[in-house]
Amino acid sequence: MEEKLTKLGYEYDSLEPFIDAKTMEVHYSKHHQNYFNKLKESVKEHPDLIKKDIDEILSNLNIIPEEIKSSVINNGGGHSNHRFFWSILKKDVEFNGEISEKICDTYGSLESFKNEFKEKSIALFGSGWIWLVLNENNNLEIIQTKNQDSPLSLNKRPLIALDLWEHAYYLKHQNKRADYIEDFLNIINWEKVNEYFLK
Ligand code: MN3
Repeated sequence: MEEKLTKLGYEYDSLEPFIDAKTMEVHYSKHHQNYFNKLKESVKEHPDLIKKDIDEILSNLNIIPEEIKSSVINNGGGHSNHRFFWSILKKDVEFNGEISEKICDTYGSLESFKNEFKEKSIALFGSGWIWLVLNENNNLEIIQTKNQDSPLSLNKRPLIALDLWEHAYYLKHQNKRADYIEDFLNIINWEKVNEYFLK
């Protein structure tokens, strides 16, 4: 597990105007930091867990002692999900590579993929995430997880993540979740998604 929260890797304003700098700052330095701090607090008496990356732990929930299980699922999920989310955001990246072929094979076109992703995002009730994942059969699926649950715990490998907690968009988009989803679909780092796909 990291000693300290990993740097964001780009400036808070890098995703303007799709995601505003203030949202990025609060989301990373307050929300994500808080999940990370609470995760570290939960595992501090468990050196065997501290040695592992959070993704490895979330991939096998059975290794988490009962007394800290819900905290690790919530806060470790919060850490892992956000770390992943930041990594797939970038402006002006062309839809390309093997992942573009796989998406077109599966959904017909990028537009149809985006439409299905949008529909499932709008349909999510309450707080959670929408994911494009590779499932056990190496097929693409768009799934939702509630709260900070990780697709890794369902044995699915994340390729794209969208944070649909209100804190991810409320400052800029207020109640207009559909606009946020639309903005998000403009800033997918397809190079990174392709990397995850080929891993
Ligand atoms: Mn969030």
